[in-house]
Amino acid sequence: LFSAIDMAPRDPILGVTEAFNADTNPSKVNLGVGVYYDDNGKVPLLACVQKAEALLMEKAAPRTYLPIEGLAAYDRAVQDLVFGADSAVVREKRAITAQAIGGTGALKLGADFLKRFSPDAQIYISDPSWENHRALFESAGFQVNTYPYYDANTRGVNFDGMLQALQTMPAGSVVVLHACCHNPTGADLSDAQWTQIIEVVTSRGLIPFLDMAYQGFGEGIEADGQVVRRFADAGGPLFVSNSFSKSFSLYGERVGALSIVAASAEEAARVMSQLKRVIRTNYSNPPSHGGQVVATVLSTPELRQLWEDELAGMRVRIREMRAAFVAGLKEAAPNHNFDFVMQQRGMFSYSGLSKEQVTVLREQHSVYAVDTGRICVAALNSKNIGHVLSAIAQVL
Ligand code: PLP
Ligand code: TYF
Repeated sequence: LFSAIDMAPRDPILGVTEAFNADTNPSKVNLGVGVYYDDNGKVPLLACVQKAEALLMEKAAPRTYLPIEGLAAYDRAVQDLVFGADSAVVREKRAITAQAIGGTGALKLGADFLKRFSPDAQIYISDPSWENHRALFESAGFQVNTYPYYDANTRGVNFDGMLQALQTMPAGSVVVLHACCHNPTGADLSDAQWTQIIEVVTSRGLIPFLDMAYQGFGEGIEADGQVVRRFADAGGPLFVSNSFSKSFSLYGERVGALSIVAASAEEAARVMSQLKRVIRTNYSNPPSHGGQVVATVLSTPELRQLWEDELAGMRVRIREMRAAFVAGLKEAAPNHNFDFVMQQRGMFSYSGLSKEQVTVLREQHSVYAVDTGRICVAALNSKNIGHVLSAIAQVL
């Protein structure tokens, strides 16, 4: 059985961490994986999470199975956060939400659901995108195509190319869009550009699948959620996967959700019944701890405020690192212009470093980035940035 099995390739991003872990250089820096580190280089345990866990410990509830679609309080809190408590889709019960095993699990649920009910649909992801988008939809049995997204010359979005691609996709195609903080490029669409995207997606009968893994890391929780709300208002079917891995620093708890917007409450109920079937045949029902923590924080006013403050702290620190990176390279590599890094949003920057430069950074300086030149700005801090800047200046 096993003798003919080939070795599978490493995940291009998680593989960087494996190589980093094996490096014995004390000044090594991992700018590969998308994880937020604080200024001491530690993954934070948010105070709002600790307080919610203390409250949950006091209650010491038994660990029974959750419902198939997850904790009701969690699903409600996610809907209010993602769509707005006063939104039409929530009020009219046209949106359904199921707790999922992180954002990845939400995407897989959506992909499996789509395969069941629209098996011949074409899937389109951005070029480039998070590598797992392709893998997840392929493993659900779909053919995955790309639409133009990044323009290396302008270091921004190839908006005309993207719009043109949307205008020629077959009706019923599923378009995976990054709701904010595009991974890997950091290049987002403007509000006016989103208006055009929403118009063409809706009028051409395309199915938007919004992936929101970084809400709160761009402009703020409300501002970053606007794209989802605008699509929900546009009225067509809509899939939204969201993740709290980054925004609650709860990576290992696997907290995310899949929401689907239907045309009526009655249609939404049928959709939910079928989504529950997809969940049941994957893992039956989700784990309880992470969902309880997030539901507690979101529904307790003081904890919610604390979370918003802590998330703002992460967002501001990343922006400070972007500014320090740009200013530092102005000095260390005056012939190169890195101003575009200030325009990028979220955790990542498509730095423009080539695969060869990334290799030299790794081999000679123990600075680890993804081969595409993507760096995680959220892994820079006041202690390691000097080493990173001088290493980049040398490879430039
Ligand atoms: N979607 C995007 C764009 C991501 O960058 C990530 C990152 O991990 C995910 C989804 C998955 O989130 P999670 O780690 O919660 O599975
Ligand atoms: O892009 C990233 O770095 C994050 C973390 O298979 C991640 O989204 C990377 C690869 C992967 C799972 C998560």
